[in-house]
Amino acid sequence: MRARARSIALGRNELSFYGQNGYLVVERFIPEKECRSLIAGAQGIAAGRHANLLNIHERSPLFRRLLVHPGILKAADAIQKARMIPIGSIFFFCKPGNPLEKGANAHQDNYAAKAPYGSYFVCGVALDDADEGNGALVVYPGTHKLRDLPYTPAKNFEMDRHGKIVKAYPIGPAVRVPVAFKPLQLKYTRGSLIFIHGHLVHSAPQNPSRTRWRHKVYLHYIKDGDPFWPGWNARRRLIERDARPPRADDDDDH
Ligand SMILES: O=C(O)CCC(=O)C(=O)O
Repeated sequence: MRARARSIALGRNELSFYGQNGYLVVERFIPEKECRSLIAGAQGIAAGRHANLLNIHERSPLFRRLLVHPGILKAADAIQKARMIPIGSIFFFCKPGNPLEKGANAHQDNYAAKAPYGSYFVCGVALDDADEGNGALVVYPGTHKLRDLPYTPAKNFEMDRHGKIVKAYPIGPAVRVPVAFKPLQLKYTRGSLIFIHGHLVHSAPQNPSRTRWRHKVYLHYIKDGDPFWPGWNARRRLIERDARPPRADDDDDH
C-alpha cells in the first residue's frame, strides 16, 4: 500500500493499512535534491569511514531539520493519534561490502526504547532507491500486534574509548517470528518515507550489491509524556519540535 506523495494527506485507507500491517510507505516525499544534500552531509561526517552514525541530527543541521520536518511530524501525529516528540536518529550508509555495517536481524525496535506498547515510532527516510538488489528493508506485516516478543539482549556495536564504532553486529536482538507471519521485502524510491510501528518485526540483509549504496536515515519519536529508555549507546533524549538548529553565532552567553 502506498500513500499519496508529498502532502502526506493520510486518509482512512492509509491509517487502516498502518493499523493492520504496522508500516506505511509514502513515496518520494523528500525531493531528490534534498536527498543528495543529506547524503553529501553524511558522507562529509564519515570522511571515508562508513560506520552507522548515531544521532546524526546532533552533528548536522540538515538532519536536525529533517527530524522536526513539519510534514513528517504531522503524519506521525496522525498515525499515532498523539503529539509525537523526536528522541533520536541513526544513519545507515549500507555501502556494498562494508564490514562496519552488517544489516539487521529480525527484531522489534522497541527493544531499544523500552517504551509502552504503541508509543515508540520510527520514520525511515530512504535516500536511495531500494529493492532486493541493494538489501531493502524487510517487514513482517502484522507482527506489531504480537506486542513485545522475547529476545536475548545483544550488542549492536563495539566502540573505542572515544565512542567510535570499531566493530558492528547485525542491528537489533533477533526474535522468533511465528510462521503465520511472512517476510516482505519492500521496494521504495529515493525520498520515500517508511513509517514503522515500534513493535513491527523487520530486518535487512547486508547490502548484497557490488555497486549500489543504500543510504538511509531513521528518525525516532515517542508519544508526548511517555517514558523511554535512553540506551547505552544511542542516548535518546527529548528534542523540541519547533526549535531551530543552533547557528554558529548563537552561543554568546555560554
Ligand atoms: O538497514 C535497514 O534499513 C534496517 C535498519 C533497522 O532495522 C533498524 O535501524 O532498526
